[in-house]
Amino acid sequence: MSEPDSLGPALLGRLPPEVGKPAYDRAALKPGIAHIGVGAFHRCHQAEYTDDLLASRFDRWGLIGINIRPPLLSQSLGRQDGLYTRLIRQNDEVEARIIGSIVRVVDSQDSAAPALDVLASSDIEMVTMTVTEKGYCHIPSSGALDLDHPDIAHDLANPETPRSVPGILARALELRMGSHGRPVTLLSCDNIASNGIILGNVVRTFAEQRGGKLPDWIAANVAFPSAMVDRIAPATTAADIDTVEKRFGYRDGAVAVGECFRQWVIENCFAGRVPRWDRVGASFVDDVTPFEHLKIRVLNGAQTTLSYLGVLGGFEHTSDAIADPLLAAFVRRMLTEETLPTLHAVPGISPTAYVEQSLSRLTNTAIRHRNHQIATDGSQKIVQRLLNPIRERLAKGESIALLSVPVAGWMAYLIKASARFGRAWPASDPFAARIAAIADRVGADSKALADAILAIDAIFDPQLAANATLRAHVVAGLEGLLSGDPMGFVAQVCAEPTDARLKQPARSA
Ligand code: CS2
Repeated sequence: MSEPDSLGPALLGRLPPEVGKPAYDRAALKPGIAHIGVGAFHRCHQAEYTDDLLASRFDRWGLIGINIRPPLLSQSLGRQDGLYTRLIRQNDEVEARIIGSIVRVVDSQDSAAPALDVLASSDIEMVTMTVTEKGYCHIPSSGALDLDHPDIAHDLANPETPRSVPGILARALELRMGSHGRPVTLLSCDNIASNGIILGNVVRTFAEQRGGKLPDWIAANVAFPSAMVDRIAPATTAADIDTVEKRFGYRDGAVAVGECFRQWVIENCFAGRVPRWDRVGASFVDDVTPFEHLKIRVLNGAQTTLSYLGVLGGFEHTSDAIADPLLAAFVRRMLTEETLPTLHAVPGISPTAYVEQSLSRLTNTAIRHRNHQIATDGSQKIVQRLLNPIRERLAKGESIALLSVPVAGWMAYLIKASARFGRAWPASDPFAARIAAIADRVGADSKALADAILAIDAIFDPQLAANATLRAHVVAGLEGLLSGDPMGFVAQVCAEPTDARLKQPARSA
């Protein structure tokens, strides 16, 4: 049997008719946007919106994709001239389209120089990024730049050879200031509420630490809009690559798979020219906050809850966890009774309909989103998804019986990864080693575990950590979730009658 053709410009004219193709002249496309962090999410989201924009009104908005961390782009997208297949999957349905908006890829893992060349170029007027929560080097509980972060310390000492995102961006801005001086928008597309404020904080603080004229130049020439981004797009697997080969007859090493739903709400705050993504489905609004809170607390809160309880209950993917009647009932109750009352009205969206739509998205069996993938970096995620609504409810004297369970779930997930608890799975989280050390020292004493973990003030602000209700729920949660029957504990909490006011936690059996 002959090898299947590989995706590239030469194959575009020979693809099956059901595969969509770029509806514009790619050869005429010039770069105007740089994106840092070209993972599956970017390929399913910003690059697709840009492809839509180029098809509807062609302009100088080609994308240059930059990776400053693995994997190497030259090995995948680079071999295909930036082309890749974006699959939309909904249970048995598959829709394939070749996205052409990425004109070039740049690997800058070993040195920042290639990234800086692009970011400082006068062609680039918009820099978008998906660098994960921890890429901002901020303190999750406060949003401030973590000056003790080893990469930040390194970059402040070596500002011309940075390795952190704040260091690389500050250096790029300095190069822009010292050359053409053109304004630029830095648009965070990471899943963090107030992501523009956090990005602005870390870049400005870094620039202030360095001194000189850069802080003033940034104030006059750089915008940091916040944005809410949404589409479930798990890491690509070998099975996704095989799907393209089997169904459509060609090989694509850079496939990205996502669900139908997509949303992008961007704060109307820009410097320089802006790609008009609002003409192809994105919204430009004055205040992104209500959209961010809704999405992060409801959709992401549900994903995080299903991931920890799912792993503890032996479920592999989100769709497996939500197919379990107990976990589905638990997460629906949590969102409806405890999360929704913390949210402000969002223009044009009914909160209860949003909960149902989110839960229904999570049942899509064709999206193979591993619970371990969502569980990754939980310390960076739980503040926004769970602890902020918990804090607000406690301040009003309201119950947190349900929201506290996935917080204990995150702890139990990292505790069970420790040697003392048999290394149940490898856990990836900036605080994994610290929590494993606590577990190794303390053993199965839930109260001592809760005391030591709640004392990590980069995650739990001290006032919240001192709250007796939270502490009691976390202790009970750890006892239940670390027991031989974690799902029995979830069932017990879920069977408790509805009562919005504070109450004492259920004791595990
Ligand atoms: C997920 C998100 O891995 C995770 O933390 O919760 O990547 C989620 O799928 C996206 O935010 C959906 O827009």
